[in-house]
Amino acid sequence: MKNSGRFSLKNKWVLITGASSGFGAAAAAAFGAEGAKLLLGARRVDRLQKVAATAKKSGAVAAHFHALDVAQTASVEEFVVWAKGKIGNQKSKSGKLHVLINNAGGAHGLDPVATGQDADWETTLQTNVLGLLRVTRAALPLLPHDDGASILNIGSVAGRTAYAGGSAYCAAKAGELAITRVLRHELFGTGIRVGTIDPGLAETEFSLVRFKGNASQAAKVYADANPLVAADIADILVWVASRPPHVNIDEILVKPVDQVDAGKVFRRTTKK
Ligand code: NDP
Ligand code: 8X3
Repeated sequence: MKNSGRFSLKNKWVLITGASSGFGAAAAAAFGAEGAKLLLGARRVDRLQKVAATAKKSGAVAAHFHALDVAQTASVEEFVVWAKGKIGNQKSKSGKLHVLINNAGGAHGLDPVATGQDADWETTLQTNVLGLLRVTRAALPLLPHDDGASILNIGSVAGRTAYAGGSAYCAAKAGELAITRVLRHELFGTGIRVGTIDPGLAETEFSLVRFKGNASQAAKVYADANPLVAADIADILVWVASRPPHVNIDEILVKPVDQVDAGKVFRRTTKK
């Protein structure tokens, strides 16, 4: 394979799970600005419609969306059949999926193990771990060999450390990291790139979901902090996917400068 320069994302198909908010929505706009063709999935289709419209304004050559629940095998399989239909003739030069972004996920609850809820644990593991496996299994046949394709998984600082109340989420993101490393072995020799981007504190709807819609509790997570924003992660995803095809960025751990560990965030209280 020729070791050429930056891998162009123009006219390349990019599939993003969890594209209805946060990192996924920002990634849609960022890959759109590169002139990519987008396949967007999440459960909230009304949100996806808006994200797709914004991505088109950013420069996306195409921005299609479809309902996806990564916690359901049937939904994932139906979504990938839909995606295959949009991509079109897989034997043609343009009929390939070049970037798969496994982003859908999140945390549910912050209870210690002693009082943890089965439903929270199950949803956390279903989405972040099993969802990633299901989507990857279904989409793998669409990824070309030796043509600069990438699988980019969203992990977390939570997968590399521990904090009270993080049990299922820390386990899930440690699982995501393990699956990323396994895929590197399994796809060895195919030319398909695999990497994980593991963010620290980032202000999205993440805490609103974790605290089941309690906006004031969610706001406290970011109060007086200087968190990452979704566009920071979208920038990194574009950068990773656009490295020359022989370059695999295996793992990125990215935190705000004011965060050294999951539970250690510097708070800049405003002096009045
Ligand atoms: P958001 O809550 O803003 O976005 C989460 C996205 O995941 C939404 O689009 C949501 O869509 C989607 N999603 C959740 N469950 C499912 C499901 N069952 N099927 C399909 N889509 C689903 O949070 P973030 O953008 O922050 O989160 C994105 C990823 O980043 C997650 O994996 C999260 O764990 C990870 N992360 C977040 C950090 C942060 O501090 N914000 C830090 C490190 C990692 P919908 O509800 O419409 O289905
Ligand atoms: C989100 C970061 O620290 O809330 O993955 O777990 S943290």
